[in-house]
Amino acid sequence: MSVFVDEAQLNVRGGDGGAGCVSFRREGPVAFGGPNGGDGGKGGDVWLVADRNSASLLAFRDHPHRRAGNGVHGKGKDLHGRRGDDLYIAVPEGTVAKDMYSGEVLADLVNHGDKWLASAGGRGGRGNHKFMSNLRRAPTFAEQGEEGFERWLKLELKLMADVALVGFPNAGKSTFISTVSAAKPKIANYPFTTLEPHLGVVRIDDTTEFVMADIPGLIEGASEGKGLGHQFLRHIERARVLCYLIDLVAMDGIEPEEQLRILQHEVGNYRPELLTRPSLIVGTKSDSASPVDVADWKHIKMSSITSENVRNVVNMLAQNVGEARQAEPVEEATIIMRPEPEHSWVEQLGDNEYRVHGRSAERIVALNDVTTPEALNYIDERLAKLGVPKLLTRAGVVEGDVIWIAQFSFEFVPEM
Ligand SMILES: Nc1nc2c(ncn2[C@@H]2O[C@H](COP(=O)(O)OP(=O)(O)OP(=O)(O)O)[C@@H](O)[C@H]2O)c(=O)[nH]1
Ligand SMILES: [Mg+2]
Repeated sequence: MSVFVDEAQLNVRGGDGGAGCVSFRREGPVAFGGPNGGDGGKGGDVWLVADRNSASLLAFRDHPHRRAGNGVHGKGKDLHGRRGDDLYIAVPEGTVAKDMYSGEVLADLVNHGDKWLASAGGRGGRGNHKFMSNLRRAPTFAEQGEEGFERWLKLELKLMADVALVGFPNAGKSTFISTVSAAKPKIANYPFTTLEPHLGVVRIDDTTEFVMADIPGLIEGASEGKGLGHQFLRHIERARVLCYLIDLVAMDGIEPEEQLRILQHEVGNYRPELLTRPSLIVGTKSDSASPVDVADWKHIKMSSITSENVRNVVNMLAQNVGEARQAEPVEEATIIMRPEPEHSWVEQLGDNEYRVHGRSAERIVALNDVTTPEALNYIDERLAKLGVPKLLTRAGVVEGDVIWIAQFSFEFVPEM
């Protein structure tokens, strides 16, 4: 079976953390009481969640940028900022998320409910009261919120048909799929126009869609290999719902009920269990069928030309697909976590220029005010605790070299 792969690019960004606040209590005549700046709220996270009601990656074509909410800044009087809202993005079961640049597989969302933290929100900055120590009674600095993590993903999905259109050649299968989806198979008034399957995504609304397969026409004896035979019956095999399209104005004069009998016989002959699969029987070309032809027709009839009942048929199919999805056993959902590396490393940028990478180091320099000596002292202490000076010395950094951390640069002064 040919494999239909759906692909999309997606840019995800966690919310920014709110900034911590610098504030002091006012206690009567005392201008500066203790520090009471609140912390900023954490930025919201972006999650991808496998959802069986989603069937394609179509939604990302129009909206490739997705962002979680920002954390709110801290305030005085120890008021902490609110957390940013998390964002949950529904993707079809079986979606594989890769890093767009390296191609590395980051997550494989197999079962309904599986979720993956695609992009973490930034931490909230700590307010100035968090920097109080026995030596620092009145810290005049706080942390900036950390920026949310941002990345480009490539999503891939092997498309599986929810509905297979089963019908005689020329019954109007390709015409139907081309009116309800973006699929554009060739349409012509002769049998065997369609020689290979086409898939189309039928969107009901923002949360519900299903995949329809237009497959080549079946004829009597197909289950024994006649016509295009087994090859095509195989495409029906994995569909959740079968939609029999019966030509009400058949060119070669096979009565509608007879067409249905032959089709079901071929399907059952190929795999008996396919006859118990949910199915819908639809008469086609109602616009040009004579009243005599349809006198005994007890199933729904539609016309892809005038649109009569097309919407109804689509809704009935969506309902059948929804029920079939519900009836499937639910595997236990898993949460896939892949924390970003925290450790620091040094990259040489030029002759006398280096950059320190790593979330921990970057977080340390994300202070409100790197111009106060107090804040700079604090940064020095923390970087030393992380072992950054040692890393720099080992990398060959000498006095006077320029060191970048995040958006700040420093001149390197070796420890005494
Ligand atoms: N009047 C009328 N003609 C239709 C309708 N639907 C399809 N047709 C015509 O029927 C002919 C066959 O349509 P297709 O959609 O190519 O049929 P198919 O089932 O895909 O045929 P194969 O690919 O050969 O199996 C074309 O001439 C269509 O224009 C309809 O609702 N009303
Ligand atoms: Mg066709």
